[in-house]
Amino acid sequence: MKDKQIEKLIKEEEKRQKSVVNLIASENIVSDDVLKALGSKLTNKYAEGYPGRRYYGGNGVVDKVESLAIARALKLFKLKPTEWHVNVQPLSGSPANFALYSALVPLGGKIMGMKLSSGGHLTHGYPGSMTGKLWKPLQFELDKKTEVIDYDAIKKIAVEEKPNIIVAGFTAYPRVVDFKKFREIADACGALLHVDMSHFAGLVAGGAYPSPFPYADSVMTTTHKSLRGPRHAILFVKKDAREFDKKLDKMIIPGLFGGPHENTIAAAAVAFLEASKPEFKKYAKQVVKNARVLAKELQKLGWHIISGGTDSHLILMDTWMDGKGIPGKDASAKLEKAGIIVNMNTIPGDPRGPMDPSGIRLGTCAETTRGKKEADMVKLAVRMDKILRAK
Ligand code: DSN
Repeated sequence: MKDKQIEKLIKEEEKRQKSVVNLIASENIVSDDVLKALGSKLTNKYAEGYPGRRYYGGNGVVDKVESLAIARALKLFKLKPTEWHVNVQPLSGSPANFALYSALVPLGGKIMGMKLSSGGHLTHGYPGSMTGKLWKPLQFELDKKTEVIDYDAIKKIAVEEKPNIIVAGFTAYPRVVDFKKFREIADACGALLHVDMSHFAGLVAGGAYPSPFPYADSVMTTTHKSLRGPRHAILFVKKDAREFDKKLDKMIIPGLFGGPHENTIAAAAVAFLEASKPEFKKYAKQVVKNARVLAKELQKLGWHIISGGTDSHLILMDTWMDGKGIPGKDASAKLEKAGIIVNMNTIPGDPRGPMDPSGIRLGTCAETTRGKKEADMVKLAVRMDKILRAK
């Protein structure tokens, strides 16, 4: 590179990534092919519109790239193009959820989702997010005792409040979500069911987590977490008389976005192909096995693991334990000093608040990509325990 300053920083970051244990639940390590597509000259092209319907000339090749990404996304999740539509242009998860609500929920309508401190996302109706300002948020919490989703409690609120849309999905919930139950709740109150599968999309693709598609009206996923692609998002909607496909496409462009990032779309297409291979199935299963072992070992060492374990790549660990342990922020800093990267996280009913919460969130996607297995997780738990308990 001619720009030595940026070249040096890229090298520094590469070195950092190599030297640490990465337990950030929403990160992964992409293949060289994904990187090649991302860094390709596709980035030079403006392509507002859709394949065959572009605003600029010169899009013959880019049309093929985007069409391939669409076909691969549908195939990966075993969807019939006659039944599901996918828009592969959203630039990331938050704007993708915003686009979906903008397309399907009238402004001022009600969005029901999991509260941030229970493991939901900002865009599931958090009052500080525009999704909680332009629409009326209805937030549900986990059952205090079991620390898992209480479907009866959700149904009660839903039937009383009649939300326009219910969002099932999470950024910090370790368990399997019962999409069938969410469908029943949505049907009982006349709501749409939107699933945010950003965290577990790779596990769904690899057969290690239930698919939401038999039950949802729409599904959003980022492509860079368990799916191991570039930083990007895609949106699926049911294709039927309700014309969600047309409404969504119009909301993406001209409604919210300008030119799609075709280099990123190409990189996502590469990731979809990689995730359709038998090796990825093995990978997805190993991700969950590793998370289960890590959770169990940490629990054995005396730590409070929210909900008592995990069914996914994700573990929510209460490091504070009502004052018997240390705050999540300190836990994260101590671990980072020792080369283990995590993020501080609220726990259900957190007494400390989001800027200095009671826990940390762990995930096994990146370290499983590096080939780590159950025995490594046992050692990692012991190492983490020592670091966290050291004065
Ligand atoms: N930041 C993502 C995560 O870590 O889950 C969600 O936006």
